[in-house]
Amino acid sequence: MAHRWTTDLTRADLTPERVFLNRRQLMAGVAGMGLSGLAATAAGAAEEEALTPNSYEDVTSYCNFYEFGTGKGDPSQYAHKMTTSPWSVKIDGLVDNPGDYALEDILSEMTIEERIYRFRCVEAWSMVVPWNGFELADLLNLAGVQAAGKYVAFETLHRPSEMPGMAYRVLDWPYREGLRLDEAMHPLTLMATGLYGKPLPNQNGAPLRLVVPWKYGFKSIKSIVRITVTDQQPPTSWNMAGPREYGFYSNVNPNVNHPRWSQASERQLGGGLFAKRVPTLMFNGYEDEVAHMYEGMNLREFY
Ligand SMILES: Nc1nc2c(c(=O)[nH]1)N[C@H]1C(S)=C(S)[C@@H](COP(=O)(O)O)O[C@H]1N2
Ligand SMILES: [Mo]
Repeated sequence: MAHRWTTDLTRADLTPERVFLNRRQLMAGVAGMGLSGLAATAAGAAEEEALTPNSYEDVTSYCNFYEFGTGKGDPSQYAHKMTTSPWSVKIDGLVDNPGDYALEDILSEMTIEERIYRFRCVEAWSMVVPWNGFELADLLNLAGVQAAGKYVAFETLHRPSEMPGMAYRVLDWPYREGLRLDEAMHPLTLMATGLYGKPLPNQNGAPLRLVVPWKYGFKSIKSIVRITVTDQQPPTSWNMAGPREYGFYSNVNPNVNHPRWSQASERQLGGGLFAKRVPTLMFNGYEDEVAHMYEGMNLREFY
């Protein structure tokens, strides 16, 4: 399929050096937040040291996938129980071509590329992950979004027999997420099908998961079975569970704290106990690419 968006982001551009170690953003962040000398030193050190992707081991063993339990090790222990083939995605709502799309039919239409993205969890840790996938926009264009479409809603597989964590009502199942249409169509928004050039492990959301690099990790819904284009802001699992703590937008924003902890800095996972704490960047370092979508919005109100 012809590519809707010709990116000027090459693989070299997507290495963390450019995206995350932008001196202007780091220094503006440090000054703006009035961080201590310690944080300033951390920023300086981070600037000199190129960030490299986390190991395959880190990315696939320290996971959040509550359908398999709330512990970071639960998904890698239990997610093998999930059947991921055959897989289809129901695309419905305000689209010209609604229906059940077999995954192999989707993949035959898509251009799979590698994107190295920084990933920031609301729990204030981060990783750098080399994803493989295609742009969500390409899939939405295949389905044909109608003019009335304003939002995109996503749902995860609902299969308690293969997902032991679903016995606990920690979230309102199925796991649900949503994006505004312009966010969904943004060229950085990826449907990941793999990582490190290998098929996506079940614990990371096989066979198809969302990755929105400027938003907190929980927006990146896993094992997607349904995509619905709507004209209403859709409900999301974390917002339903804790509306004060998790807003619809969930943009990485060092200036708006989670009610129970700061979002001004993060621990870069990897290197065992010696995870580095560095200042968090606005929109997770993707400010140049995405800030325009939120111009004029009060980001404390729309958190
Ligand atoms: N279906 C589903 N998707 C999910 C979650 C979940 O519990 N269930 N957790 C989210 C959270 S909180 C994070 S931080 C990321 C973690 O992705 P990773 O385990 O691949 O790093 O997945 C997100 N997607
Ligand atoms: Mo998260």
